[in-house]
Amino acid sequence: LGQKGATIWLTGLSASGKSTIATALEQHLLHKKLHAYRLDGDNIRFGLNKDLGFDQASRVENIRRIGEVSLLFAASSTLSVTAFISPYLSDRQLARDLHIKAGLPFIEVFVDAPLDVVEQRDPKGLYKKARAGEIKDFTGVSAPYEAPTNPEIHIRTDQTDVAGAVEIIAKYLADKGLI
Ligand code: GGZ
Repeated sequence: LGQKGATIWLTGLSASGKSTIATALEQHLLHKKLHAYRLDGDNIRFGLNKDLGFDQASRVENIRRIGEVSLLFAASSTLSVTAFISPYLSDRQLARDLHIKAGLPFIEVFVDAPLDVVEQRDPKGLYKKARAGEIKDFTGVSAPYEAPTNPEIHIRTDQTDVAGAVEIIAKYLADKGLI
């Protein structure tokens, strides 16, 4: 294959726009006839990781496995797009280290929207439930989110629409010779 693999790692709060951007990015790459594959809650948390919940240890293990799986896709020359909250700096760093060791690019994308904005969006009513104490350990409310300090890409989704976000990421990939 002429194509190089890489992992594009989206991180951010629930309802920040990760899955929407990941889906649009995957479509954009597939239209360019590139191999791309999206990993998100739908295909990971309901399958490989269905034994895991949302306590800290479960999230650490969730992200550890996703890091390994995204590495396998990247190693197979696929553009692997992951969309998980991945709230802990150290877990994202572990995923990054795996890729660096294997000589594969790891592109961290901070999908950033302020808490009050995502709480306004609340598309599934989860923030409301978390505030009411009906969901415990909810990221941003009763569990931490450690924002990236030095992400390759930082997108403010309260200021940039989905098409704009895809354009920013695609430009980065093109500049790095990955697409
Ligand atoms: C955060 C939760 C929780 C708790 C269920 N905290 O907006 P969503 O619904 O569709 O996406 C969220 C998803 C987060 O799963 P991740 O695998 O991305 O999380 S992590 O990387 O932290 O392991 C949310 C839903 O699951 N959800 N309970 N307590 N999000």
